[in-house]
Amino acid sequence: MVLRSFALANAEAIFAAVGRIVAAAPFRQMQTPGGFRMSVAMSNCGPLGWVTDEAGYRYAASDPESGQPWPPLPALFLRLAAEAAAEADFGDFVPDACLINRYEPGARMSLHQDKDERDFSQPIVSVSLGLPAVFLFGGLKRSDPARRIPLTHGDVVVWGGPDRLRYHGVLAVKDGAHPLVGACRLNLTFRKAH
Ligand code: MD3
Ligand code: FE
Repeated sequence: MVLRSFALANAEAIFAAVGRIVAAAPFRQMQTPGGFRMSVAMSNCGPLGWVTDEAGYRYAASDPESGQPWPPLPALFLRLAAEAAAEADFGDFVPDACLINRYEPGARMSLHQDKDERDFSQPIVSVSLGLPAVFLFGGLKRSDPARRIPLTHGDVVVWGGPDRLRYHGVLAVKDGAHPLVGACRLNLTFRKAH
């Protein structure tokens, strides 16, 4: 379910909170298990954070760069994630992980499934800020055709139920300048990982 502009009224507060989080856990371009450096830079907040390295994809309770726990999930994030999930009839969504993706122009995310979480009955809530992007919403096989969904600043999407394991990705972000966020796109995904 796409909730257009659902986070718009809180965009400045979300952006300020991301600034505090990445002061403690800076954005970094992680390596895939296959040895490629991702074009998207990532950080996390919450009890668990998504990480990838030569050992594989997983959720970890501390930042491998610092050895410290990830910064806490701000109350605003928990509230927003629960309110968005409720709009899509996923009651009582309490995420334990928030992955923060930063796309500079040219950065993209190829088609993948999110399956490192333990309970696929839990939805994922995503919040987009900054530059627009085209989201690819595919099927349950990588080769299935994908719909193109434009996502802009303040849009929130809830992914769950029969769509939870769909392949998805993001086309390369085009150059631009956003008045609040600058020359990048930020995407926050709220997840129940464990
Ligand atoms: C669709 N992030 O971090 S939103 C990711 O915009 C990721 O940065 C994208 O894909 C981004 O893994 C897309 C999140 C999303 C998450 C799970 C999904 C979209 C989904 C599951 C099924 C279909
Ligand atoms: Fe994903």
